[in-house]
Amino acid sequence: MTLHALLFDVDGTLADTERDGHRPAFNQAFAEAGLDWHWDVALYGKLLAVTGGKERMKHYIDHYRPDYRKPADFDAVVANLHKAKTRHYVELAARGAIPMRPGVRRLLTEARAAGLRLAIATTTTPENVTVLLEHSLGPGTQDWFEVIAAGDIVPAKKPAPDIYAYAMRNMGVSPAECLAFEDSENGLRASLAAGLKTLVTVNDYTLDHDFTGAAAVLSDLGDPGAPNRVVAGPDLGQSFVDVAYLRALHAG
Ligand code: XBP
Ligand code: MG
Repeated sequence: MTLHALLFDVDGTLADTERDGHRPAFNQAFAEAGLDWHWDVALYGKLLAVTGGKERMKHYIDHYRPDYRKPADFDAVVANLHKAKTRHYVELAARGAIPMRPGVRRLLTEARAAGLRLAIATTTTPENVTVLLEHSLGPGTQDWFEVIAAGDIVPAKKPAPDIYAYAMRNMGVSPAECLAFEDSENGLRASLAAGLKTLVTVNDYTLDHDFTGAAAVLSDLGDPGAPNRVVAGPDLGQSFVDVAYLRALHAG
């Protein structure tokens, strides 16, 4: 089956959003609400085991704050905290403070030129994606993606395959003609469960995740003059990922 479409995760894959984007935004929301909660870099790494910001806050309360007494309107409290967190994240991303990872802009540009169809499949909130694309990838770049599947649009977040299934259904493509891009174990479990061959680029938070089943695990996409490193999987004799590499990986 020929490769026709590329499906991208956002957080950790297109950009390193977690440590210096989502994490400080959560902390700002907590401080603003008068809560003494603070997620440092190490704790946040543990909390990333749970995808989804609202789900992550509930997990934190259940596992790290036995002192917290849940009010009757607990879900609304969490939803409001999450709204504030999104506001802070959007402000940060709108300043262009979160750069794309190496090779991302180049590969997306080359893929478009080669006629590959693009989509996004992420657990994060939709406005977080559009603001990041607009200010870090460039004005109008959200139009590069046929479908931006994000957040609560499906009830079960990654590692469930639902968000990938949703994106493919909307594009009218089958898993066999697609390649997914992920950075984390939860993301890979989601894409594999959706039947997708998956290219993983790791980051500091996901280096030691279990990537069994990935088509390849790379340090990053690389660029001409800035070679990447193969962490696991085939060495296709290229120092950066381009469309030829993707076609070879997909065919392999
Ligand atoms: C991303 C996430 C998200 C973000 C926060 O996972 O887990 O929860 O950390 O986003 P993936 P929201 O990269 O696997 O999609 O606060 O908007 O939920
Ligand atoms: Mg991710």
